[in-house]
Amino acid sequence: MSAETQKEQSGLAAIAYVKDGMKVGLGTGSTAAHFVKALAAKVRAGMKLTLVSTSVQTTNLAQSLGLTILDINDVGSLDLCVDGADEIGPGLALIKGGGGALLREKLIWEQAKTCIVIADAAKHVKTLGAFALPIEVEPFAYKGTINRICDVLAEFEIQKVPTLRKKDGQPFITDGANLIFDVPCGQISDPTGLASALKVTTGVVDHGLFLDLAEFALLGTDDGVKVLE
Ligand code: ABF
Repeated sequence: MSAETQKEQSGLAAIAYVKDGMKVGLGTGSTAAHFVKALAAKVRAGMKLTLVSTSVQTTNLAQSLGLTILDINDVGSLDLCVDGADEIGPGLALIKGGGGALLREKLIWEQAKTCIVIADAAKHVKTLGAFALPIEVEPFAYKGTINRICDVLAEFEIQKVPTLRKKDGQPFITDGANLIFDVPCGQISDPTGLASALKVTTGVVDHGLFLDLAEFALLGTDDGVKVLE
């Protein structure tokens, strides 16, 4: 079974957790897109939902499907958020941000009572870090920030250089007008410690470690959708 089929399975499985009248956060990425498309069908069939989005990309997709996306500041707390991930490690520790939406994703996740991760089987790993860790950085004085990030990484025995993410040869700019630097950590043995240290580094806006935020994951596999708790 292809990864894309597994992603679709996972996205469709998440629909079962959406109830009429809920306030739902829509994730970003190709797996989340399957969920959004399936949700649009439910809304067309009469389901009443209040929806917010984690990215311009998802907002555009949702609106193209006839869904109305509200401002999170007008909605407040959410019942549910359904979103993808780049890696799902032990204890549902996640790496996210491969799609460049980590900041808005984390802000939406923080306002949701229940966060469900949807993913294909390959995202499930024994140790985080094979996927390069995205770090969102304020553009002003970013070189100084990168030096501070390197000092933090060295404390965790990660001797890798953050790489500026580019798109079409130009620096990738997030929805929040920031830069993304990706760090090929290889292995993150202390996600909690690294997350805390990065978060207090001046110039770092946020990072792609999502810890203690996911309620469970729906993993698309060749043997059907598995629930990871
Ligand atoms: C998004 O889902 C990002 O945080 C993450 O990078 C992406 C995974 O992309 P895909 O579902 O396309 O594999 O939430």
